[in-house]
Amino acid sequence: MSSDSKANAQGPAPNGQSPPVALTIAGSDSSAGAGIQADLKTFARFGVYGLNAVTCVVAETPGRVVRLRGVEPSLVREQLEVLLANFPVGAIKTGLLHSAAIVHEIAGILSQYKLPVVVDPVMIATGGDRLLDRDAIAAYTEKLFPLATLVTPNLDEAAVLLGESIRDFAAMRLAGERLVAQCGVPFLLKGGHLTGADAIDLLVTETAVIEIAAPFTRGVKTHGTGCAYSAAITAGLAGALPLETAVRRAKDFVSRAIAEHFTWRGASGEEIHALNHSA
Ligand code: PXL
Repeated sequence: MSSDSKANAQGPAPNGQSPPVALTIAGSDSSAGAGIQADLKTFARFGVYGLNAVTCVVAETPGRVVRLRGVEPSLVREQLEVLLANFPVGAIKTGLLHSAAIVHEIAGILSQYKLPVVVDPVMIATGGDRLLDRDAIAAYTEKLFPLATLVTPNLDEAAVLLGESIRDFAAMRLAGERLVAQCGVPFLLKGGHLTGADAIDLLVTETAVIEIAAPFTRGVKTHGTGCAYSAAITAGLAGALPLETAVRRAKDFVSRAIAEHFTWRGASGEEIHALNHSA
């Protein structure tokens, strides 16, 4: 650790039973399939103790955002400060951060520590609603990406970051290489928005491009898949797994969580799907 990095709390486990600790910085999803709630369920699934700092509160169902309200940026900072000063946090993930001001606060705090950080650059809800202010994107690329151990965009988010659409696997690979060259940190590009028998993701680092594939489950209308995926990777890093191992384990988990999803019937007879975070 460099001499100007802060150490976060490092208490030994007195009874030998205390699990690794992971922190999610994200929005609250009232339907609990995405955001903070998905992250905490996923951490628990992997035996990791989850902490959270809330950036915004979203009233929503899996298909529709009703209202989103940001938390004061200084309150986001205070949540982080109190957690990092008091818990032995092993890894951090960021999800929906809502505004440029919140991204700046978070980057200011995280730059003082040397902890693994997974950045899931959430911009748009699965149902199509915009979740992130437009001017937050520059804050991401300038302040947060340089601090990341891994950035996990889906293809729509990668297209926004690069300013061009990504229509096939060849374009996806090129996009990954360009993002890594521009930002200098590893990227996991998630190919779930392409069509094919397998859902193929690319883990791109400065030295390698690694394909991570799993069978596609079609016709499932869940949301929060990206949240569960990045939370599972973060759980692995909190438990000191190497990056590629953490990503492969997380991919297997997310594929099962989709395949073994829950289904209910809503008020007007429509099906409501939810990921199975215990899968
Ligand atoms: O799935 C993206 C996402 C992330 N975070 C929060 C959300 C959503 C989608 O709706 O509400 C809080």
